Amino acid sequence: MNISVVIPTMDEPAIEGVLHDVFDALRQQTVEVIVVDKSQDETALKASELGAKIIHQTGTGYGDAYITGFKHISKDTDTVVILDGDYTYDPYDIPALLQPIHDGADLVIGSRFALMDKGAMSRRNALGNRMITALVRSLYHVPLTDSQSGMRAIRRPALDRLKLQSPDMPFATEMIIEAQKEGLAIVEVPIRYRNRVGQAKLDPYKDALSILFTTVRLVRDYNPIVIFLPIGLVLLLIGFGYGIGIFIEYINTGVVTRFAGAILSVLLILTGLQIVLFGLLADIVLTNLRRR
Ligand SMILES: Nc1nc2c(ncn2[C@@H]2O[C@H](COP(=O)(O)OP(=O)(O)OP(=O)(O)O)[C@@H](O)[C@H]2O)c(=O)[nH]1
Ligand SMILES: [Mg+2]
Repeated sequence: MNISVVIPTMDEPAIEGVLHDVFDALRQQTVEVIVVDKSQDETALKASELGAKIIHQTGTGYGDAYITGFKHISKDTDTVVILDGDYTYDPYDIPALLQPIHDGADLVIGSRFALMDKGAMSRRNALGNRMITALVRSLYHVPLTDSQSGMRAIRRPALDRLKLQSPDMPFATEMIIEAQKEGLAIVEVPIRYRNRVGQAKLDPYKDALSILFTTVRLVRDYNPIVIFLPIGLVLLLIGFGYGIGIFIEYINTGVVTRFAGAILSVLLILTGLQIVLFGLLADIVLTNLRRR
């Protein structure tokens, strides 16, 4: 195998340890390591001394770092591995990630939940991860347990097919959704996860929200009916529920006493109907676009 390992770094004091272990774990293979750096400290210098190719990131963000790094992969590379530069992921797990690729998988994701060191992931992050993973699983039917894992291996031609645009943390989710849309074979393998060395760059609340938002936006673009149909149906139901009493009163007495209620109910029903119809229409348009 010809492997490119891409590592984004922003002031990562443990980069030497990570690089040492990457080269050692892959000593039987042809390897290039690309460090996409946005540091104020010596990270880039240390990485370069250990034999990594350094790309100085001009943009910002975790996703942007990978998008930049992927443009510099050598043309001989057939498999790309990604991981953090903070010593949380264990480079000696890379061979376990490459095995399924060898057996035919396109994208392999390391799942951290089985072998996680105590305190390596805060409860809050674990909960957020579980919620987003459940969403991805139910909306896209990808059988994953750790959608936010940053340690992955992907076949080069598969990577080239993905439209990756998220500059920040939603990048990880976008990659899975894109892979699923492309019909790639996605496999998960258990990996270790250790306590971070150095400062976290993740902003738990802001990043969780933006990951959630991106997931919903991607669903809206990919499978709009999943978003629009339930919203429309809920409005329709509320409208009917509200209006039925007023309607029965009208049938029995011939008068409408709750006039505002009647208007509200009609508005809810019409809006709900419009949203349902919009979802159906978007679905028809997308289906036809995809057939081309
Ligand atoms: N080049 C570059 N690297 C980044 C940027 N943001 C984060 N990184 C790196 O991307 C990797 C993942 O970021 P982390 O801060 O570890 O995020 P995380 O793994 O979700 O959070 P922790 O669980 O706290 O480690 C690390 O190696 C960071 O140094 C960025 O804007 N540019
Ligand atoms: Mg990390």
